Amino acid sequence: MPTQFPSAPPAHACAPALHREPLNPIDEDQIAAYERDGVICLRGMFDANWCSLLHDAALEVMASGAGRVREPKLGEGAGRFYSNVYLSDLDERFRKLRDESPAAAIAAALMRADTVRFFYDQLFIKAPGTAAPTPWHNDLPFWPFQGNDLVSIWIALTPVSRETSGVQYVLGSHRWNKMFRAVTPDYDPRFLDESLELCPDYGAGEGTPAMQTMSWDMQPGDVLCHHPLTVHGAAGNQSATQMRIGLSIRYLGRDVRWDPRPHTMSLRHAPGVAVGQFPADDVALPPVWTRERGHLSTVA
Ligand SMILES: O=C(O)CCC(=O)C(=O)O
Repeated sequence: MPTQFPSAPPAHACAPALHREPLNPIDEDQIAAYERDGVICLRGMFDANWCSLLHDAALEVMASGAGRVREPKLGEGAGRFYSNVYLSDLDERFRKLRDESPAAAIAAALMRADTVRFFYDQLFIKAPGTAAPTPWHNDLPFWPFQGNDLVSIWIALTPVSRETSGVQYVLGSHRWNKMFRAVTPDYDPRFLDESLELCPDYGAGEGTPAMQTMSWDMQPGDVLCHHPLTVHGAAGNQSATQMRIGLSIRYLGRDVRWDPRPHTMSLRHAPGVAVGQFPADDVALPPVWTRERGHLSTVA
């Protein structure tokens, strides 16, 4: 089924105009909800030009086979669950997202940050009929950092619902301050830290019964923003026709400390700072936005 995008302002040049600020302002109630729940769905933050640009880039990068691709091996006819990171190293359209899009200002608002640094971007595509789930997890155990000021902005590039593998969250779970064992979609053993507890499968009813899980029906251009300790996961894509594309872009703010533990992901450049320091390395984690200047249009 072709993806329908929300209406965009008219473009006057050949290249479509791309807005740099969120289409809707983020208010104090939304920031407070993010702080309370560890996740928020913000509606209509990217217009149709952005969605169409990124949607096409996502499908092209998947077809190219380039990058740090991760895919569980699924049987014939069982669909495809594709994930890839550091897309902004592969394609100018993802660099635009990193450096010139509303994403950094959204991150700044939610973290109440004056400066926002780019951490990495990650694509999650589930083909129609893909049974493979996104295992329940929280993100900080994957990452060589400590701190609260890390936010992921998951941009819907197709319509999303529970049926098409909408991401589900345990509201408030970031306040448990708990690190669950990192599990990648392809169950890469390098991430499996046996000293950490396995995350319950909340989708299968595990965990404390009173836990409230939440997911949102989304349209392209809506975003989910989550805290690094918020527990989340997703079922497979049960639609026979609708592809599900989510693009996460992750930023960091103030209180982050460099903490490269054995089972964490490797960055494309390790920050040149001592363990326990703020990772103020402009190549590894380029500053992309400040409250004073707006976008810095850094190219790492
Ligand atoms: O899209 C998905 O299935 C997973 C997304 C996710 O885990 C993330 O963005 O951190």
